[in-house]
Formats: sequence, C-alpha cells, structure tokens
Amino acid sequence: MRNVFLSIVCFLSSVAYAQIQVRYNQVGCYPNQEKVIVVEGANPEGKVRVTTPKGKVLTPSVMREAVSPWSGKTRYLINLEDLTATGRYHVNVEGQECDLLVAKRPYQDMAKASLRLFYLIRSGIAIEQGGVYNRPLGHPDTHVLVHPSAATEKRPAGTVISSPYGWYDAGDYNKYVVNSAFSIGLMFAAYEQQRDYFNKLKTDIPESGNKTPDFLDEMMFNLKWLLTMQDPDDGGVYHKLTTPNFEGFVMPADCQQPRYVVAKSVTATLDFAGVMADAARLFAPYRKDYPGFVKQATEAAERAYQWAKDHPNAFYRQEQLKDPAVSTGTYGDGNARDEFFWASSALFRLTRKPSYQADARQYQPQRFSTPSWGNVSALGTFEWLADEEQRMTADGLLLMTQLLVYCEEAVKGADTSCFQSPFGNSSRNFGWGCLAENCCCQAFVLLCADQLSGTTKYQRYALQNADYLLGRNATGYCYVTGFGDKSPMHPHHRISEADNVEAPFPGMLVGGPNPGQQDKRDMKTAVYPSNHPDESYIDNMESYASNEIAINWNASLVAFLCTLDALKM
Ligand code: 9MR
Repeated sequence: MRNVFLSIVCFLSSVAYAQIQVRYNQVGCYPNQEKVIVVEGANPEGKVRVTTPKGKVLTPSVMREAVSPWSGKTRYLINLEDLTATGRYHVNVEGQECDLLVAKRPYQDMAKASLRLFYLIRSGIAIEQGGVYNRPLGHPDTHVLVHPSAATEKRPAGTVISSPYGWYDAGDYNKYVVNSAFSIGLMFAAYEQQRDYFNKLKTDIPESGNKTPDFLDEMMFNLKWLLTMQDPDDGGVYHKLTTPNFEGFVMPADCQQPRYVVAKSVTATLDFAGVMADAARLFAPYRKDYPGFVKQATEAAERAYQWAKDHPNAFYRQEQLKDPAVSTGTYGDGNARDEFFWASSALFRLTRKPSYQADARQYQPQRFSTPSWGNVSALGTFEWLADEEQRMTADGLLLMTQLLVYCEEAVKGADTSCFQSPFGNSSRNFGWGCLAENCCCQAFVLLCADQLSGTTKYQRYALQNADYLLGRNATGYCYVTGFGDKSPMHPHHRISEADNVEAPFPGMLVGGPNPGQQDKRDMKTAVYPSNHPDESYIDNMESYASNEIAINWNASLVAFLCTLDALKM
C-alpha cells in the first residue's frame, strides 16, 4: 500500500515537474544585459536555484506574473540582472535545468554564421569551403529563357540569356530581384552604421584573400547576378529568374526544369536602382578588386530609375503569365511609392543631382515603417539619416522625428508583456516571416535610432527581442539553426533536406509563428501544434509558412546580430 501511495506521489509530482518549462535566451547575454527567465507551468517562488560559475547558490524571487492574452497561460518572470560576472550559470527550477551564458561577445559566433550562410546558399558555383555542406555546382543559369511576358523586339520570347550567380532566395531555388535588392539594401544600412566592425568580419569565403572586406565580397556575389537582370536595351529589370513551378526537394545539381526571366516590374527595377546606387558608393574604395564596377553600377542604377519613371504602373501580375504559366513566389506589390523613395534617395546621395532630391521629397513617407521587402521606405530614411548633410535638412529632421516616434511606439508595453520584449505582444506581430520582419528588423531599427541619436536608450529593448528570438518565447525554440539547446532541425529548405547531412546549415533564421497557417492544406503529415498566434509554429520541412528560411530574413538577422555584436557593453 505504501508503495502504491509513493508511486502515485511520484507520478503526480512528475506531472507537475513536466509542466514546468523554463524559457530563456539559450545563446548568451552581455554582462550588463538585463537577464530575465520565464517559468511556465507553476509558480516557482522559492524554487528557483541558480548556481554561479563560482559555485554559489542563489534563490531569486519572482519579479512578476504575466498571463498570455491568447493561451491564457500564466507565466512567471524572474530577473537575474545581478549576474554580471562572465561564465555559465546553472538554473534549476523543480528539476528543470538549463545553463545561462554570460559572455563578453555572446553574439559573435551567431552573427558570423548569419552572414556566412549567404556563402552556403550561393547559386551557380560548387561549394568547396562549406565543410560537410560542400556540394557540386547547380543552376549555372547560363541558359536562361526570356519568358513571353518579358519579350521585346530585341529579345523575343525564347531568347537565351546568361544570368549566373546570386543567392537562392529561400527554401526554393529561384532568384527574385525585389527580395535580393532589399536584402542587400538592409545589410548595407547596417554596414554603414558599423563599418569598422563589418570590415573586420571574416567569413572564410573564396574571396577572403582579396583586399575587399568579406562582407562586401559576399554582397558582390549577388550584385553580379542582379546586373544581369537588367535588360541592356531599355534599362528595365526583370522581376525574377524562375522555374515555372517550385522544384522538388532535390539538390541543385539534380534540378532539371527550364529557368526563365519574366516580366519587368516597376518595384524590381526601383529596388535594383536603390541597391546599385548604394553599391556604387560603397564599393568606391575597392576598385582594384572590382575594376569598372562603380561606373557600371552607377549607370545601371540611373537607367533603371529612368525606366521606372517611364513605367510607373508596371506592377508584377503573375496571373497574367502564360506559356508557361508560373506558380512560384510573387513578391507582388501594388504600391511603388516606397521604392521610389528609396531609389531616389540613394541616387541623390550618390550623384547629388537635384532631380533625385526633388523626387525623394515627393515620395517621402508619412511615418517610419519597419523595413520589409514590401515596404522599403525605411531604407530611404536611412539614406537621409546616414548622410551628414542631408540629415540636417528640414526633411532629414522630420525623418528622424518619425523614426523616434516609431521607437517610442515599439517599446510601449514591453515591461508588462509576457516575455518582457517589444516584439510578441500583439497578434499582428505574428505572421509569415515575422521573426525577421517584426522581431529582428524592429530591434535593428531601435539600435539604429540609438546610434543616430548618440544614446543607448533603446538598446535594452533590442536585446529583449534577442532574448525572445533565442528562446524566451512561447514555443521555447531558439529560432536560429545551429544555436541554442532547441533549434529548428527541419526547416523548409531544399538543400538542408536533400544533402544527407543531419543538421541544417547553421545560422539560418526561420520565418516563425504564423497564425495564417497558409501551408496547412498542403501539409501531408505535419500538424500545427496550436492556433495561438505565438505558438503557431512547427519544425517540419512541410511548413513553408512557419519554418522556411529566406535571404531577406537572414539579412535582418545579419543587420541585427552584427549591430548587437558591435555594441560594447
Ligand atoms: O516573405 C514572403 C512573405 O512576406 C509572403 O507573405 C509570402 C507569400 O506570398 O511569400 C514570402 O516569400 C516567399 C517567396 O514568395 C518565395 N520564396 C520563399 C519566400 C519565403 O517564404
């Protein structure tokens, strides 16, 4: 009888223990970073034990409780702010254990991996410096067909063009101008604020031996491809280079579908103009490694901009494409005001021609918006604010005010939220690609605001988003592959799935919780574990709406993590 009683007690307590979950930043914190861990399942007051690197045992108290507006779960926040000495802290809550790392450069390896990822997803070359991820060449793209939607007199349908290199967009193998240009533009914005940091970053790529920083070399690999996407006859830029339908989950070298360049679009052409103008400016000191590039990029940008002015309504309409029809990603956008703003601002900065400044004024946004492929106005704002002269104009000051208004709005409520972070408190925060577009980009913007105004006011909030991203969240995932104790193993990424290496490429950010669940009907075996906005995530390769990877998302990770890693705290 006694044994039965004991087993019941053991069983009940194990159920109670099993419910307890500790949610924490699994990668690491700066010594002076706020350190909050979140406990779910039961009130852990008096039951949290923290062993310091020197073996001292602490019993911190619960700082506050928070109830999820969606799941109704009560969570308990514990503040470990006082742990400022570097080392590993062992946390034990009723048998649930984890280690918190406090280090001088906690984000260094991850920042590097997030940038090096772009090497691993290069298209049109054999990967030979990828260790276990080496692979033979695929998608040479030297035989790309002009789709009927892109046909001109000089390049009729079926014309063969060469359009090699560039990065694969995402889990799929296509190359999309809108997203490519935005990705580089976002990373350039980060580069401009932390040039010394980026110039020293080494990512062990084929170009590492030259005089150009690895960061810029990596951007050049995609810029080279982008240049081939401009029609030399009229300056317009093809919207994308694509197969008619998505390929299966096979390696690049095994792909057989024909590849096309399709219709030119005003948004692709303007994004191209913006990024080429930036590239022309930023590559000026590296002419020896890239002779002729500055002139070529300047001309390409100016011609593209003119084409866009002549075709302001040339929006991409995939449904109109036939022979063949195309079903791959659209990056469709029916408003080009933000693209006009970025491109004209970048071109003014490069050329100082008054007509570009006049256009930039005309397209100036009403408010600051988080940068995303669909709204690039923030990249235009950064052009103004990073330019000493432009920044002090009335327009520059207005743009700065808009940025600060955005920041104030973003951080409201963080201190009473479920996970103590600006990101993750509204259901609107979650959606396709939210970890990049909302979490990382928001944090990056907060850090930029600090940098531009010479304060450290928002750094704390940006770090809170890092905590969220790296494990202090509703699913307990560290959403960057290869880092943390529990990170995605099955992203919707063709190479990672087909390469026979168990671990996916390291340093990839997945899209994250997405209550839209647009992939639900296509899933054969996977089932979302929850419909709550912040738990609507599944680590399954079938889930393209919550578990894919993409260059714009990794670009936001690079922008955020590199800026964080450059902080001294
Ligand atoms: O990132 C894009 C997201 O904002 C859109 O909601 C979604 C659906 O149109 O498409 C995402 O982009 C995908 C692209 O179209 C094709 N390659 C994979 C991209 C990431 O899922």
